[in-house]
Amino acid sequence: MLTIALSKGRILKEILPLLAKVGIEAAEDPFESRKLILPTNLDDVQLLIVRATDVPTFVQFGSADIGIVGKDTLIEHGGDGLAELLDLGIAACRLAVAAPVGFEHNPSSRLKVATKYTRSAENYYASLGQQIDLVKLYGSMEIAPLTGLADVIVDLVDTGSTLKANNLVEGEKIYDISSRLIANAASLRTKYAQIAQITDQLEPIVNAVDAA
Ligand code: PRT
Ligand code: MG
Repeated sequence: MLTIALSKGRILKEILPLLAKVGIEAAEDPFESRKLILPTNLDDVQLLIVRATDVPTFVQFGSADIGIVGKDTLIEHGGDGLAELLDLGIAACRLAVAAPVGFEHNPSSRLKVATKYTRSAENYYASLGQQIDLVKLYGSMEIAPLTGLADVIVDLVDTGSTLKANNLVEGEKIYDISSRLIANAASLRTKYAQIAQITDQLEPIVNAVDAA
């Protein structure tokens, strides 16, 4: 049995058509079903529906053999026990700094940064030699600068409309983000043929989309 960890939300929406192209289809609509372990049309493939941030954990410990996860989540989790197999190019966005309109930072003072992406933010500001105070949040980060909790935020940006609606402007880009196919390191050895088949089938499809 090959177990694939997926999250609901935007990644699921974009990965289902890709999986269908390589012949894997959920036996029930994952958006509708309350089942968290979903059989597929293939007897030897099943889907695990987990929180986006939990995908690397399920794969790392072998509860799932492979998984689909945003690069942002993967960076925060760290790569222990995981192999990154393929950039799927889906659920693309960027991790960026955002600040209130007109904000100017006095470079000699510490910068207050609110984010869910603490590891990425720490590494980024360390690379600039900028001292920061980090405030860890789990959502609605846009509110932090508006309420004095932080000077700036580090968050995912796609169209920019969320920032705009909250009077924030996008600043420096930290990384481009897209979803990755990851594998448990042990599964990659024991189920190599099955995992390689999926990866090899997905690769040209993903690259064709990139080129379009
Ligand atoms: O909520 P939960 O813990 O289950 O997980 P999640 O919120 O991480 O799940 P989900 O489905 O919202 O996001 C999963 C993955 O999608 C992320 O890890 C990213 O890799 C990817 N992705 C791509 C995004 C976005 N685009 C995105 N725009 N994730 C979140 N956003 C949010 C962003 O945080 C901000 O609030 O959308 C808002 C900005 O969008 P724009 O278009 O207004 O700029
Ligand atoms: Mg969410």
